[in-house]
Amino acid sequence: MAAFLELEGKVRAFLADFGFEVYPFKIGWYNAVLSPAFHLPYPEDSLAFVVLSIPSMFEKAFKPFISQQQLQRIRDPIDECISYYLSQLKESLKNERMEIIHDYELHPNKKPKLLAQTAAHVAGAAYYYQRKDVKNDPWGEKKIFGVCIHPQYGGWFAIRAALIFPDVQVPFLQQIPPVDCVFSEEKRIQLLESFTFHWQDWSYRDIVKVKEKYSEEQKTYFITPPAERLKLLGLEGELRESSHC
Ligand code: B12
Repeated sequence: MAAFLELEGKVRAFLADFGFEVYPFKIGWYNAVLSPAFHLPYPEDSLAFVVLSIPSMFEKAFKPFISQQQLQRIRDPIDECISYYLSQLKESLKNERMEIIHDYELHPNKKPKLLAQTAAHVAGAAYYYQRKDVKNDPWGEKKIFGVCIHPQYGGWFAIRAALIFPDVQVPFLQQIPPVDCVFSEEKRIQLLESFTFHWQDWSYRDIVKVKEKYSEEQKTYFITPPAERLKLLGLEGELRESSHC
């Protein structure tokens, strides 16, 4: 328990400075709700953390990352930035085996390696609202995407990665349920419809009252087509891919 608390403290303290939140979970909690094709291949009592970026990540991590010219232009700048800070964390925890799975990583069959929303839900970070959370489903054959809502940041955050410590066993960890902040049937329908059909108007992100949201500058960055984003950052060249935001 003491070793877990010390590790949790280090991970949280390191990432909080850059606008990230972390929540611990057991691999077993995650695998228990997923079909076997999505299971993470670690012992069920192994410790993992889900990493969220909150609105201040843009100021605290991304802008310094760009101005210190750390961008190597291998992939989307936000994804590169997240990967940079998580690698720094790994470096600072040299004595621990830590594996990082990013939200954008895919298996060769194109399935995501991490179901980020499920991880956020089982870790108690943000409730994952899915079609099955609505009793009288009005959508027929339509495909409806599920969405996580954070009690403080609503939809103004992203789920960036899972950190896995295969050698750290935490059988004593107690699961904390995520806060169900969109409880009426009507609001859940509104949420799932705005996320699925109108995500570009940002409205799903304000389904609850929020403490902080993306700045105008951050919104401008995300709505700028990838090909023009480097120019917006004062850099030359073009990007082809864009990160989830
Ligand atoms: C592929 C993908 C897309 C695809 C397809 C979306 C989809 N959901 O299938 C496309 C390109 C359409 C897309 C679009 C968007 N996306 Co997207 N996307 C992803 C990605 C990479 C994988 C999702 C996926 O394929 N899931 C696979 C399916 C099968 O999973 P599932 O439906 O959840 O099913 C599982 C659960 O139901 C679970 N389960 C079963 N029972 C239970 C019970 C419980 C209690 C629980 C917890 C789970 C559970 O079992 C199932 C599998 O066995 C994730 C990041 C990631 N790595 O997870 C981001 C992600 C879902 N996207 C995100 C966002 C924000 C968007 C966009 C708004 C674009 C943007 N600005 O970034 C749009 C919105 C949707 C739209 N209208 O287009 C965010 C959502 C954040 C949030 N608050 O929830 C994510 C998490 C990325 C991130 N970094 O934060 N996306």
